[in-house]
Amino acid sequence: MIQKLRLRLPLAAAALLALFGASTLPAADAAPRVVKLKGTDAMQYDIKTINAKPGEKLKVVLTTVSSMPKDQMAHNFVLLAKGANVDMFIMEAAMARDKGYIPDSGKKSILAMTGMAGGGETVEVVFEAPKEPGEYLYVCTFPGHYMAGMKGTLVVK
Ligand SMILES: [Cu+2]
Repeated sequence: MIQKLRLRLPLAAAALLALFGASTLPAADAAPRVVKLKGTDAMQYDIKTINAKPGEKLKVVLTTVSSMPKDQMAHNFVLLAKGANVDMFIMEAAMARDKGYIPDSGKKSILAMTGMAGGGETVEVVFEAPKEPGEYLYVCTFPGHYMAGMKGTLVVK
């Protein structure tokens, strides 16, 4: 009886491994990895570096922590392409109030973005990390926030 059990255990383990292995195969509809960010009245993200694998599916969830009115304090998450002219983008964004501080002229530089979240609000975006390894800047385009240091880096490797 005991010998039979010993023979069967490796089989069971192999079956479990096969199941586990199958469930971890990459699939197009795999659930994204969730990254939770907070935006503060100090005009900062609480997370300044996000690490990701090339092409990894991510869901960035940004919550603004503030009791100020939304027109005075709101945050978004805008991931910029490599080589984007950041200073120009930020300047144009500040003037695009009626577009939610997303300038039409800068849209080609955007890899992923959320809407603006006022105090207590949460916004999110699902996207795939760039396939090309490197560092990608993410910024808040609410006027003055980038200049105050509201930025971070998505590190793809
Ligand atoms: Cu902000």
